[in-house]
Amino acid sequence: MIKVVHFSDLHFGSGERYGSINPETGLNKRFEDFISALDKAVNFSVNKDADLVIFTGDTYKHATPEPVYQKEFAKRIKKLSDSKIPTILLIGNHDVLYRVDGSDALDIYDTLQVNHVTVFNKIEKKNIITKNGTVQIISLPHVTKSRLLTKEEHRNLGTKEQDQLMIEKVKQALEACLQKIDPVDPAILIGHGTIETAQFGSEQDLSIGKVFSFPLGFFQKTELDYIGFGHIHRHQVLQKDKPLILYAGSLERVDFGEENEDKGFIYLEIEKGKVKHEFISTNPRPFITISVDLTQSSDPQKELEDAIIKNKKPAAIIRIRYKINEENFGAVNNEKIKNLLTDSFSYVLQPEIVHKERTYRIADLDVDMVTNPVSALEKYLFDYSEEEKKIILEKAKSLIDSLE
Ligand SMILES: [Mn+2]
Repeated sequence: MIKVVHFSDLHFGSGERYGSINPETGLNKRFEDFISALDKAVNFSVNKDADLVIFTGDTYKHATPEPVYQKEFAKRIKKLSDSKIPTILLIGNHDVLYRVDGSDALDIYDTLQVNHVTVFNKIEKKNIITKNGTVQIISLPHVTKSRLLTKEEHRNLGTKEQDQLMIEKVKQALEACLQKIDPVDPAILIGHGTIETAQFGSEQDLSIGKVFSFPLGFFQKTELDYIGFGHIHRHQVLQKDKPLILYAGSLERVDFGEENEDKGFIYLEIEKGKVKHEFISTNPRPFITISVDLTQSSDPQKELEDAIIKNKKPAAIIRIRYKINEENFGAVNNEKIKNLLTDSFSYVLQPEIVHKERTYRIADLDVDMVTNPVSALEKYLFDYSEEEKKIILEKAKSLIDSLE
């Protein structure tokens, strides 16, 4: 039996706007949260005497991290290396630098040949020798068009065709790896990317939604014992058995999109054809959104304070979203709110100011607007950004065209 610890999406340097500097260490307190989450995974691995540790990518906020992030990550990798635990580092999209040299944030571990550490930066199959036997690893790091497509394919194909071709190339490369699987030893596929059936948190949605995704069928291969993925921050099991397919999720909450998700890492006991797994929470710092509509309130300040007192938790990162009428906005006492939240880790106020009815705009209507609905709409969108305005107007134009 082989004991495996799988963690993912560390993202050192992210979410620091919710923390302040710890004067004793000089580090952002939020970064210290991320370090302590990583410590939990690493210390668990050492205490369990794990045979293998897998990290499925996205080490830092971006691929050119400040030295302090590299140092704190390296300390933990050294601890695993000193404990002689084979450790796998897979490249995520945040680890890749989009340059011709093809280097990435984890290359240094490969270059320095750190004992017991293996970096996976391409689709390949490699055997990892552990103290309890060989494990076969197939890797699917974040794939980029510049690495997988030829210059001609870049030039001649549209984005959609390029995506389809990418997926086809990945499929072929994975199939070639699967053919090399020896049926005797446990086989694990590690990946960083989006699988079609996966769900992600609302805010992360925006940044990764445009990227293509892999069909679940690519990974439903009985030759494999475990498919462990990174990229989507929400921990989730996509298939329970034969093989087990899951996302480990991130180790700490990066933003409010992860407010309702527990965070942690995966502990597995793997024998050929038999896998047990357990999600171990890192007990991430709580994120709390307090939403309150004060537009109908006779005492907005009191109602806001009541909502805060009722919903706050000590040591949490708190977001207060309140809707308030224009004329009452100035009456909100921010100092009193601050005093209510002294036991929080940090907080942000997000007022939404409701302006008076915009009936005056009727007076702006002229003949052109009556005969041209698009220009009427354009007038109506006066306080939208140019970008938003453009998108809405284009949609409106195509709707009107289709009606005509
Ligand atoms: Mn990612």
